[in-house]
Amino acid sequence: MTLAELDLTGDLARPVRLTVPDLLRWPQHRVDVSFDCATSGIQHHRFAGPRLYDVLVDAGPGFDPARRKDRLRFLIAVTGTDGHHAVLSWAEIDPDFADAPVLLGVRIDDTPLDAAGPQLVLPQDRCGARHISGITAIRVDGAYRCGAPAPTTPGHAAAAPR
Ligand SMILES: Nc1nc2c(c(=O)[nH]1)N[C@H]1C(S)=C(S)[C@@H](COP(=O)(O)O)O[C@H]1N2
Ligand SMILES: [Mo]
Repeated sequence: MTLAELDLTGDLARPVRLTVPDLLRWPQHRVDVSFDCATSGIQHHRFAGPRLYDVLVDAGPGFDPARRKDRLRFLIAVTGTDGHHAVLSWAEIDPDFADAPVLLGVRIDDTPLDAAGPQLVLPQDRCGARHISGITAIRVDGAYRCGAPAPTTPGHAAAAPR
């Protein structure tokens, strides 16, 4: 069996490639979730896996951990094997803010996800669409531009304020 691989990249001191067996090194949590799918209706699943927060903190996100406000600009972009893509905000999973118990599921209904890759588990979501399966990449990003004026480059005019 080939193990699926997940890349943690972005503003991280220790970017890393992880398999499902690697994800067993963190404390494991179990949760029963129900979510509604716009096409197939209500689904119930039992997931197990580490907290996304624990795994990302160990990769060393590039903020000052002592400054709560510094964390608020970070987002977490999650991509599945088929290109399905969604973002979370750092504050969504941070214990000082919304503290959502988001897991990286390594088992669904007692089926291991070693070959398929981990699945995002968001017990707080009513809709199933962010339960991204076959996660191949998670990018932590605190450096995207959000309305700040563009730095002036010689020979280029600064962007007009909007
Ligand atoms: N990789 C990936 N994950 C995905 C999706 C997808 O299209 N690709 N669909 C989402 C949607 S819309 C739902 S409702 C849940 C459950 O979908 P399923 O019944 O197809 O498993 O998975 C989510 N995870
Ligand atoms: Mo869905």
